Amino acid sequence: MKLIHLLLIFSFVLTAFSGCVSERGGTGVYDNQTETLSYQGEQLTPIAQQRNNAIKGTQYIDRESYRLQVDGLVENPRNFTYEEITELPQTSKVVDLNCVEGWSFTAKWTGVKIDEIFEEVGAMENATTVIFYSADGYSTSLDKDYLLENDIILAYKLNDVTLPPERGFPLQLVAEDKYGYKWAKWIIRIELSDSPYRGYWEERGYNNIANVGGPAFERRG
Ligand SMILES: Nc1nc2c(c(=O)[nH]1)N[C@H]1C(S)=C(S)[C@@H](COP(=O)(O)O)O[C@H]1N2
Ligand SMILES: [Mo]
Repeated sequence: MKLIHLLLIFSFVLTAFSGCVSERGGTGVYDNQTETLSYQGEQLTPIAQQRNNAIKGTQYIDRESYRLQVDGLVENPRNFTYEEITELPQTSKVVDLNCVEGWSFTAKWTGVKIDEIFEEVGAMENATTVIFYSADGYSTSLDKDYLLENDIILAYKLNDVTLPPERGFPLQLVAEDKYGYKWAKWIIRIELSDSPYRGYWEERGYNNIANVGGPAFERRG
């Protein structure tokens, strides 16, 4: 092996390693945006230390061709572009994500209240359930009342940076006080319905209520 090859390998390893160290150190830069690590006196978990947990790994969604389809029990079914979503009124809050497996992290989430989307499409009175469908075939649902009463947001930023692909770009539901499996990532469609729905993990026995601290599984049969 020639010296130049060794040098190339050495510099590659060095670059990879330093990238890792700087993210752990909290200077994570994503898409030219620098991550925030505290907000309103609260310590946030660096993105590099947040766990990823997805049935089919990271989904890569193209910003230009992306559309959020909103349909079902709505007056005006509509496909939103990424810009149409980010131009709606913006809300930020610090919320913990708790996976049923026992790990959690704290982040600052920025996005649009789902109520703003409901206003845009004219959510019907008789809609009780909201179903979220993701690009990886994942799905989950929540009660419409829960979403409205808690000002639940669809986040397009976390810790002040645009959601990186592994974090759910373009949208992750910030289902506060609900287990992680309600926090759909890579959302491509929202359907309003008048009947209960069991998503990917709920269909496999996980509790459809999913309150943090409550039972993870549901007795069935
Ligand atoms: N599209 C999609 N969303 C998903 C999942 C998934 O597999 N696919 N997993 C869920 C589970 S079980 C958890 S705990 C959280 C983890 O969120 P995070 O990867 O952003 O930390 O994502 C949830 N959202
Ligand atoms: Mo999870």
